[in-house]
Amino acid sequence: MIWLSPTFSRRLNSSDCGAACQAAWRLPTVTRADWQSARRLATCPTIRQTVLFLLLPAIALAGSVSGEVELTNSKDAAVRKHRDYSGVVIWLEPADRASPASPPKRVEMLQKEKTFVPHVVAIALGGTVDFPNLDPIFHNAFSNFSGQPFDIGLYAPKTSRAMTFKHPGIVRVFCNIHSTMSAIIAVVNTPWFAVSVSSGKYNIPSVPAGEYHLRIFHERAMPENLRFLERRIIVPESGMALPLISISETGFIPAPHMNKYGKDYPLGGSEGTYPGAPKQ
Ligand SMILES: [Cu+2]
Repeated sequence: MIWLSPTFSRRLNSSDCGAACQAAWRLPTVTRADWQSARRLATCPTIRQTVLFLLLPAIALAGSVSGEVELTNSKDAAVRKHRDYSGVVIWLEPADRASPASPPKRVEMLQKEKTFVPHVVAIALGGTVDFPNLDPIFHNAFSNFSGQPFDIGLYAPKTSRAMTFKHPGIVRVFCNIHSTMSAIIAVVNTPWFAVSVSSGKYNIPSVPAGEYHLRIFHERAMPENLRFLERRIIVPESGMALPLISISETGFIPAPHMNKYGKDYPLGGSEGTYPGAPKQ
């Protein structure tokens, strides 16, 4: 299936507002100076409508791919009651060319109130995640299966550790001290990706025209359900809005995870203490 979106191609007849108005019509893109010029032009009632129609196609030419997701058949109370559709990762892999390398970027995943915040982050291959510890207790962050295994070790309150991810994949992150802490880092081999907010909306900016494989991940969706939703899309220069993506959580069974040694977390041992940790 190929999703297509019509390119915004409306052309208007220029008015008789003089040279300034004619110049505005010929603007190929909108720069900061153009915006300032457009604001000045907008004071002219004759060309106010001209400025409006000038800006609309220019914004569309940014080429964003946007849309909305929903989660269905969920056992999660927040999803059922509040329709929290956050944490869905959507990314676009070029289908007709190699994916360009992304400039290395850093994102933060806080350790705050015994929670990784945000719970889901997406980064391009080669990106780095900082893990500032904002709690008054020690934390750890590790992953020992799928994606890229790592362990940043035990670290003190008000300090931070970082990890660079050099392999694409889904990294499931845990804390070796607190069994309830978990997070997802999606490492994608493309510069074009987004994570849905609680409303389910997402926006991938500045996507060049071309053919792409649309990939999707959500931690409570079964891999076969996600594969079923993958699509080949053709993105026009004007960008496009995708149809609603409905993700079923059918088949998901939450299971406790092991600590970084592959063993159960010790009972009662997850309240900020850690073997060998200095007394606080
Ligand atoms: Cu912790």
